Amino acid sequence: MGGPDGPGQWWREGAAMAGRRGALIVLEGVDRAGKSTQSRKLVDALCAEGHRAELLRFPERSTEIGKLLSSYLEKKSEVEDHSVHLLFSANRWEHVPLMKEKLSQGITLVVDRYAFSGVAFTSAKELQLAEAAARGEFGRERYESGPFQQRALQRFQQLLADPSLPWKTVNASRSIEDVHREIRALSEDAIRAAAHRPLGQLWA
Ligand code: Z5A
Ligand code: MG
Repeated sequence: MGGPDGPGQWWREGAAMAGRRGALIVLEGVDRAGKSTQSRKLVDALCAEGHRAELLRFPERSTEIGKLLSSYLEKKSEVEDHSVHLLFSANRWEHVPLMKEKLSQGITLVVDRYAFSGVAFTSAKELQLAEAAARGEFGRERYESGPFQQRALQRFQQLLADPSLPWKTVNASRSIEDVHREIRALSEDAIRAAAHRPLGQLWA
């Protein structure tokens, strides 16, 4: 086997790729902003371009902790506020060893909500809340009410103001394809930038 320049070509490319870690790409935003739609499209596009990319979402409802969270969000059970915050956090921590392993293997992780949703459930991505409410199934789960989302949005705007957090703000009020194109370009930049940077901490 060999590349256009002979057998050594593949080896050199393989060796160059070997040291690269994957990027951690987190999509946050107000309810119904299109995070899940965009996360799926991004993973598909990155894989089609030859990147190794996988999708994660939080809360990850399949684990024992995730099932408790799902029941709480669906208003089937009550959990004390501090406890439920810790459950959301535990749900992320239980995935950290696997996430680190995948990142170190060069796999880019596209994460549909992460710790920032734990601080405030919504972001300042320029989506008008009234427009979000007009999209499908708004209001079914706990937290999905206009006044609650407004309060969470204010908290998220405080997070966005922190210059140490490498946020990119995307206007989610446009078409799915337009939003996708921008997220894809930003993600390609992030993958390049992360390649040789050691894995750090989200909040040092
Ligand atoms: N939560 C928390 O409290 N603490 C934590 O630590 C974490 C989460 C991690 C459930 O989350 C709740 O958990 C959430 C925060 C809390 N509650 N609130 N708020 P979830 O992620 O499971 O929520 P979800 O049910 O998936 O909804 P979502 O994530 O808010 O929706 P989305 O993913 O942003 O949107 P979507 O499913 O991609 O799209 C919604 C609809 O809009 C759908 O019909 C699309 O086809 C349509 N859509 C998408 N994009 C567009 C555009 N551009 N134009 C027109 N229509 C569009
Ligand atoms: Mg979603």
